Amino acid sequence: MNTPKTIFQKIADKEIPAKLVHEDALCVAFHDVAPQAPIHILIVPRQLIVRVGEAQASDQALLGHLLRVAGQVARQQGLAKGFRLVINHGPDGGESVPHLHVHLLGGRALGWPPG
Ligand code: DGP
Repeated sequence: MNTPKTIFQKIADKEIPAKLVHEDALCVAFHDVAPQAPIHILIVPRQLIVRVGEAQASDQALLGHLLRVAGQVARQQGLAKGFRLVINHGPDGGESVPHLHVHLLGGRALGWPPG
């Protein structure tokens, strides 16, 4: 039986609309539907990795690609004053979608420590 697609796989396959800002053979990036900062973009691999702590050695290049794309998108979005990348893992980490994604947050000064 085929595993049902995650919501992010449906966005990557254009079955669900999203405001895409980047796409390539390995990942897509689009605006978060519930932004927590003036700029809040998700960078998502097309291939399903459920969460970062479950990534395999074979995912290493893809994980690096996501970070490089996040930096490119931050530049493209004009976040010269800074930005933050976040990956939530599990309930205590605040994960709500079980398909690994990098949050790119910027456009205001972000507090530290995070909540
Ligand atoms: P996390 O809590 O780290 O798993 O983040 C999931 C994020 O995904 C959350 O900030 C809201 C966002 N999100 C959930 N569903 C959709 C959707 O259908 N479209 C878009 N653009 N974002 C979504």
